[in-house]
Amino acid sequence: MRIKQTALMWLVAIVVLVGGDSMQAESFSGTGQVYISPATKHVQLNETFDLYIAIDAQVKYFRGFEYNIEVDTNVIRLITAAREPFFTGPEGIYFTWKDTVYTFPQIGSRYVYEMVGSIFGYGNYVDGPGQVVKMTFKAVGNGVSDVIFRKAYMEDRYGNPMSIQDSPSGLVVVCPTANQPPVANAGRDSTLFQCTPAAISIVAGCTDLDGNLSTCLLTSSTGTYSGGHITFTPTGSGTYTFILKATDVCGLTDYDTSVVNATANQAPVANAGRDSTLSQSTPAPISIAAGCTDPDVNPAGSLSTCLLTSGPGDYSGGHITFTPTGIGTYTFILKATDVCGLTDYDTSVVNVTSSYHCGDANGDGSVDISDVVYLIALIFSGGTAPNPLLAGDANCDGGVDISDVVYLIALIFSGGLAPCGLSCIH
Ligand SMILES: [Ca+2]
Ligand SMILES: [Ca+2]
Ligand SMILES: [Ca+2]
Ligand SMILES: [Ca+2]
Repeated sequence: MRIKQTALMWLVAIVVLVGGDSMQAESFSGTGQVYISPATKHVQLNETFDLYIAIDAQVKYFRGFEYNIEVDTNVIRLITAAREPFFTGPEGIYFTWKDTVYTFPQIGSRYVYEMVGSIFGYGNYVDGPGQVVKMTFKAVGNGVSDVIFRKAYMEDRYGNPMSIQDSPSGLVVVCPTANQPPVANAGRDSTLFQCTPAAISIVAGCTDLDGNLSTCLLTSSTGTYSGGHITFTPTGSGTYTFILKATDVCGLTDYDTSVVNATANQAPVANAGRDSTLSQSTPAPISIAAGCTDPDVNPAGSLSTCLLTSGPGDYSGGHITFTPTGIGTYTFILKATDVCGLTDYDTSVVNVTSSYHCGDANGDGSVDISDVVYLIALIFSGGTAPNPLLAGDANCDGGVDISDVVYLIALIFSGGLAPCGLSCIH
């Protein structure tokens, strides 16, 4: 508390009164605050407690005020208000308070506590910081009440209005005498499968038997909590943990955890079998081990169909089966589709060759005059048949006879057409 009243100050005041403006620089700067102290107060139901209206060190030459304070009267009510010793002067002070209803231009009608005070004597004042008014409240209901300045009019030592920078509100939290902790519920644990990533919603929430829940927040990094639901989108297969935190206005907390085991669909796998090369003397069925699999063992996401989409023959029972129509390259495409619609394709190639050369009647690997001799021996002397017999069918007409001998002689001595060679599988 400081009281400044000296002969010098009186002299200055007189100078101002007679028209001098040299003291304007000493007038209030407008950077000060009047505020509720403490800013936050925790009390119990039915408790009587004090809040102060205070000014900070930036407030200078302060002599009079009118404060209108609004609170939630369901939570706290003013019992009495009194001037603090800080706010005084040599010629005494005036202070009064009442409850009343004012109509404010911006917010309309409000029930407020009006406090009016002044230091008597021209030029008397106090400088901040200090407590100006003590307000004694009673906690009448559980909950939270702001303590708001609806009016913060202040006068300087000459009765001129002071400009102040701000008038911060206070906050009173009234807790039940036997406050119950809140209850967080992060929802039920669950296991789920998804064909494609999609948002999941979990019913969750916070409650408090006292009705004084303050916040309900998701403290885990995954997902968001809003409106009674935890919402998240799985980013793949995995275990997702959600922690919900309930806090009541009195600071009691509760945590709850829920877990979602999510499985994302994986693509099926088609296997059309190994590429191969094989020889045949006559067309015969060929069987290739093939099939489709899916990593998802549950019905959801498992294999739906395994189909041969390209190539001769059929796919059934783990095998592609076909009978070649001649020598050549046979390409097979097997398509796997799962119940989610994901697909996979695999290709295999079977190269079918002949186990003999047409015209190579004696089977020595080349077509030459010895084959002519061999065929003549067969036809005219009952010689041994080629193995297979069609190896002697040089002209590929399906039979082995003298025309093949003629064909070979023409080939060997006259540059005739080559035997049908590797294409003589019929
Ligand atoms: Ca509570
Ligand atoms: Ca799958
Ligand atoms: Ca030969
Ligand atoms: Ca022939």
